[in-house]
Amino acid sequence: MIKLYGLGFSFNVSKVRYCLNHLGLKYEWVQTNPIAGENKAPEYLDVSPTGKIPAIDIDGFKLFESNAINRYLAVVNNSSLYPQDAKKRAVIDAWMDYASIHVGQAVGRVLFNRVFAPMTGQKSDQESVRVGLEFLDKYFPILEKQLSANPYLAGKEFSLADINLLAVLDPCELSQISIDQYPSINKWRAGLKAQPFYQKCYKDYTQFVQEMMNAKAGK
Ligand SMILES: N[C@@H](CCC(=O)N[C@@H](CS)C(=O)NCC(=O)O)C(=O)O
Repeated sequence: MIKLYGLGFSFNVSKVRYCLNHLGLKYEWVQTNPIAGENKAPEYLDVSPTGKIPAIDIDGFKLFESNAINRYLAVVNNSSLYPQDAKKRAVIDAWMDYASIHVGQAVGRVLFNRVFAPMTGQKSDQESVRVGLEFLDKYFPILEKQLSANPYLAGKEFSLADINLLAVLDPCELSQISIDQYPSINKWRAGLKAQPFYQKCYKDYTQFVQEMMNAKAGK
């Protein structure tokens, strides 16, 4: 039995859900809400020592960090999402890292300060938003170039790198990060968002978070 700990708004959690769905794996969804401090509970820290979401528990094997989780799931299921070939893996790793470390952190800055800080009564840092957008202005053209030359982020095959970037870009509309000017990113993204592994999680991420925020505000 696979248990997945997290909350639907987190793009790091979405990464793992997309991977599980794509692999056709059933899982028990253990909603763990960091806004309510549930990630600091001792039982959760036993699963994820960093207190971050997501984490998984597969028959007692506990693992945190979304990319480590997805690699593990793909490897044990012998999936083409993360093929055996060392060079193919290395290229997938490179794009996974780029999506997480660079694009994801920049999107996260804007998302936090424009959406979650106001939502949770924390102070917004507009300088952090400016820096995040400045980084994205450098990163998006690199992704556009890669996706105009290849159907998928790491080349010809759909892989964990695509799952990673797809999830990282989910909050763009909600955070008013414009990617309209990048046709190849948009085409690639629209194609993947139409697929069952994505649709099983959300029809639309922005609508999902807005409904969550309205429910919290009692609207
Ligand atoms: N590198 C981690 C990042 C996880 C992460 O930052 N999770 C956020 C939600 S998106 C979280 O748990 N925040 C709560 C906290 O840090 O207390 C991963 O990829 O799993």
